Amino acid sequence: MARCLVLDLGAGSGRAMLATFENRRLRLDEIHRFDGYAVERDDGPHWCLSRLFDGVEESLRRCSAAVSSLDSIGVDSWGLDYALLDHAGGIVEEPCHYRHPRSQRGRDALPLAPEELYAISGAQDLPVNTICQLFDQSRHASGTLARSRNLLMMADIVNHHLTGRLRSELTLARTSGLVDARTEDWSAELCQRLGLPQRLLQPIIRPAEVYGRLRGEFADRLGPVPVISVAAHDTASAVAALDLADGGGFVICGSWSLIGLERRAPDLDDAVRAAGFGNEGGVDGRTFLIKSLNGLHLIQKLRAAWQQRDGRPVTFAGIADQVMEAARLDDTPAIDPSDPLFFNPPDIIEAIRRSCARNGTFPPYDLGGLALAVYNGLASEIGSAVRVIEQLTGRVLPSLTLCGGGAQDAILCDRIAACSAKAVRIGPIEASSWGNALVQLLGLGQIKSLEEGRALVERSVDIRNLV
Ligand code: LRH
Repeated sequence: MARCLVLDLGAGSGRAMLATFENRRLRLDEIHRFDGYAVERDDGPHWCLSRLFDGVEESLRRCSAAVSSLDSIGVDSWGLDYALLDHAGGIVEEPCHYRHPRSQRGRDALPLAPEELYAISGAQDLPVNTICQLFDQSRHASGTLARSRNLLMMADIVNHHLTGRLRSELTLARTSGLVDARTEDWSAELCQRLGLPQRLLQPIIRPAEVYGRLRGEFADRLGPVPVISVAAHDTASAVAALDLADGGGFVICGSWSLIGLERRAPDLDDAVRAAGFGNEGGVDGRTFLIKSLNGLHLIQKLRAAWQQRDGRPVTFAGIADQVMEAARLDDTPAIDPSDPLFFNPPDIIEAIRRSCARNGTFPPYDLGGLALAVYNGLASEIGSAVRVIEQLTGRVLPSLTLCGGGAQDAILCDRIAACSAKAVRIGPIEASSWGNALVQLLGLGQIKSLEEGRALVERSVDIRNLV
């Protein structure tokens, strides 16, 4: 028997789950869910770390109220963003959100060609990558960097808050675009060529290693519980939970749509970059060929905008009903999810309508039509990405496993199945929480391999084939 606390921090919301491993089964019980740490400031979006830490601390309080003992804690988070610590260990400034305008500014000014970056990091060329953000900061806010002593990605800053230790988890570090895909360590060459301060970067730690022990007042309640380094990138945690033994692909339907294939080694062939793909890191030395696309944050934004416009609450179930209705009248509207219009649109309704028009489809006016246009656009681009994976690898994918919040949405799943022409399996909705839990079990020695963990998830969650 083992009990683990899962802290799964997404860009949209964070959750705390209590994972109980007993009688060869794993159970997850949600004990807390929180949001509101993405904040809008005059210069663009930021992350309010004190709100994030409040959510984490409340999770620990609820955990100590729920159980008398805990075996471990694991933290995963969204990628790309970082916080800076000063010489006294304090936070230097409120971290920027990857949708802050500095990302694109940094990308535009990078003095290295995309193929040069790719040959080292193997990362998908995205303006939101840490490397672009940090490069912009080094040009326009070098004083802030001079005052800083340590740079930590998001799950790492939470791990530091809990344990006082300074480490950079590998899967999360790889989302920076600053890790050498071959050596799996920070690239001194990239730091040097871009003039970035490598002294800020922390030693790499890998999934299933012990990050440190709970400290201070947290330890007073729960004891010096080990904090295990899970696959700290939520994407890697999600993939850890999926049974991909048939060689099929995966689609994670969350704030982002992530389409990929698990592999044993990164593919640094420039054709992969040119096709809009990249490599990310997983558990147990695995990597994925992956494409990150806009995802359901567009629906979340649409819901918020429609609520404000109507002055009435809008539920996701309500949107689903209206999408069905809209599809009966006109099934064709579709956005192009890669349209730069969607980077951080001030008016999402207008952005969807404009993207439909640019895409040659009739722009809808009603909520159902607008959401349908998002679903159609996402499913169509996911279908194309699956075909590109097949071209790049010369293999036909036997299946696609869908997971993440969007996998609950029947319309989206049907459309992905239709656009990809694949047999679709619906995997765990909270896949990153399951993956987080099973890497903790690996670290605790309760399970021996990732395969054993994946089989455990299969036994413990309701996984079904889409018919
Ligand atoms: C998905 C994700 C994605 C990117 C982004 C910021 O939740 O982690 O892989 O890193 O968020």
